[in-house]
Amino acid sequence: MSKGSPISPSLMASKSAGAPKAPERVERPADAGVDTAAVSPVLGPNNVVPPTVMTGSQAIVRALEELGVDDIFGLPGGAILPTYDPLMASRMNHVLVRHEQGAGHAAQGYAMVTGRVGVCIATSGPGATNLVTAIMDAHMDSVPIVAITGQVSSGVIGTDAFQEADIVGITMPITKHSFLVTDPNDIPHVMAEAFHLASTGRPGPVLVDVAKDAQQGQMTFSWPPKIDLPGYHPVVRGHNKQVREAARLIAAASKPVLYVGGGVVKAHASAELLELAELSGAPVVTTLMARGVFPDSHPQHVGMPGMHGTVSAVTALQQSDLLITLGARFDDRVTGVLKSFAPNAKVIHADIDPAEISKNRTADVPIVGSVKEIIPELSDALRALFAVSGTPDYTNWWAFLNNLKETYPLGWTEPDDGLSAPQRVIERIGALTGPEGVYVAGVGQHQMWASQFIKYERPHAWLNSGGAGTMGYAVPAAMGAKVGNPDRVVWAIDGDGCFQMTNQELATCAINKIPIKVAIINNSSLGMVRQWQTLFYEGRYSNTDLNTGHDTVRIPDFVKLADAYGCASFRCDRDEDIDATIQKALEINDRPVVIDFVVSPNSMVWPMVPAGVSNDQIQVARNMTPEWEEED
Ligand SMILES: Cc1ncc(C[n+]2csc(CCOP(=O)(O)OP(=O)(O)O)c2C)c(N)n1
Ligand SMILES: [Mg+2]
Repeated sequence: MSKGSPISPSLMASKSAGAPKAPERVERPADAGVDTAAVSPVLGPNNVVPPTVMTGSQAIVRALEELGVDDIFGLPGGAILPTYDPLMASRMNHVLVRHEQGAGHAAQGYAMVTGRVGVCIATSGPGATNLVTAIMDAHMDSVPIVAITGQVSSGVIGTDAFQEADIVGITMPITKHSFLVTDPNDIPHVMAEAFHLASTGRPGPVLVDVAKDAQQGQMTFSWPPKIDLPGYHPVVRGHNKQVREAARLIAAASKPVLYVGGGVVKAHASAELLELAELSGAPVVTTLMARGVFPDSHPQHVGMPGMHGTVSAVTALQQSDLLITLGARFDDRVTGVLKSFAPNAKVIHADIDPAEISKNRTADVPIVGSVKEIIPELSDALRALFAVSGTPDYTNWWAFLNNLKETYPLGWTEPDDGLSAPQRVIERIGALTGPEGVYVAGVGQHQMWASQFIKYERPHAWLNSGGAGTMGYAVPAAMGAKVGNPDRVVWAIDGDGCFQMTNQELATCAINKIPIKVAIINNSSLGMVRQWQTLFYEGRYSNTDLNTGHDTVRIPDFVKLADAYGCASFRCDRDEDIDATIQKALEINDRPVVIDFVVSPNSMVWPMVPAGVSNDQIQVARNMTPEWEEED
């Protein structure tokens, strides 16, 4: 993907179209549109600040304020200390995390629910490198964050000075751009450029590394600055001819599928998608990153595709004659073995990042641009075609798919060890909380079950680490989501393994009154790895037993741990207590809640396409592949 290669600022140019509208403190509606007509590419209210002498540190804080930032997640140290001083007097809310990785994921969670740029801040060396995992995660999932790091003074850069790390070099392949600032006068325009890059085009992380002497030195601040990014011109509108060609293919197809990815969430285009889907009558699949952007309850939704997707969604793609790909990237977890993926399908591929087009699968009709613009353009073109030639008849296609939906619904087998099924716990959390909640998963079996058994009806309700698969994402990302959306119930659905990677942010949540709810799906093991050991290593469980569950030493005891962190904490180890425990958690809003759900280690995620085989080999249970019937 293009974001993987560093974009030199000298190759970039400023643009005004596509700039998100000025951030406001108020919560935005779930799918508020992006104002592409904004007059200035500089985010924020664009107040005019006449030339004012101040320090570089004051300029960083002032620039963040002018950019409309309200919340920052971070942790100070020597090289960023000058900036923490003026931060004390700022109206902005700084949340002191316990580990910088937590700051990075919190910024991601914040960005994912609000659509705004998330901000994290750290000191040089280990402080900065602790941000790296979250920056990589944001890069893989196209999340707009700006990471600000302190750097050693410019005179000693390159001398292995105390706490010096070349964070610009380290992050260059995992950001849209990484800036090094050594002259305080560069701060206003670099900050504005960083926010512009993070939030426009394909969103992603941007790093701003500021040498300590640039923070301490005097400069003249004025606002708004001029954004100067020659060569940076994200295309927003789809090419007319390509759009018309795409519409022609749709009208001629007999087995089309709308293959919808996270780009539609990022572009706030769920309303446009609904219109196109209902106009075309085509089935819709939503990838792991797109869950909720099209309502699960809609009759045209056939499920999530991929390694743990539904039989109906996986088969819809496999047997389709036309993939209408919107903001999705033919990830290997979706395609399985690429050469056998959707072998008879033509491909329309709409994406804001030209590097995605034909990267994995050749597109017959490529359309570069924002799906926010392209989808309505496609609807208009289709409407015009249908007016002439009538609407296509997908009766046979729907009969085939509806039969699959009915024959192979998602479900689970009850564990035979007397412990609760993890799927039931997760299903009940979703059912009792409802679609207005926000659900943030860790990585592993619980993540897949959370994507399968919670019903998503709106975008920005489901957050997870899709591309990177970062264990430890859930608690800090949920914290950031709750800061961004204080009025929503925010659940972290976490694994006992993942939780042990970042649970220290419970201290941050308790002290800062960020009342997230954490459901630990405690199967006492690195469950997803254990599942692969069951299936592919003859049940040889090498180093996957965590000893946190039923009949173990229970180290740590999650209830005691959460109590020590000032959280309400419960253990639930019987089916009959699941609902009551969730209800208790839903009633507590003055502090974080942690529930240790003790579940069976033997439950597995199904369906599954084993790695390295065609999607046609999807299994609904161990060694059970559906009987394929071609529609007549
Ligand atoms: C940081 C990191 N290390 C290792 C892995 C590999 N990995 C993927 S899932 C998983 C197990 C997760 O265990 P747990 O959090 O208990 O979730 P479960 O699968 O049991 O639901 C591991 C080790 C990873 N994804 N991320
Ligand atoms: Mg586990």
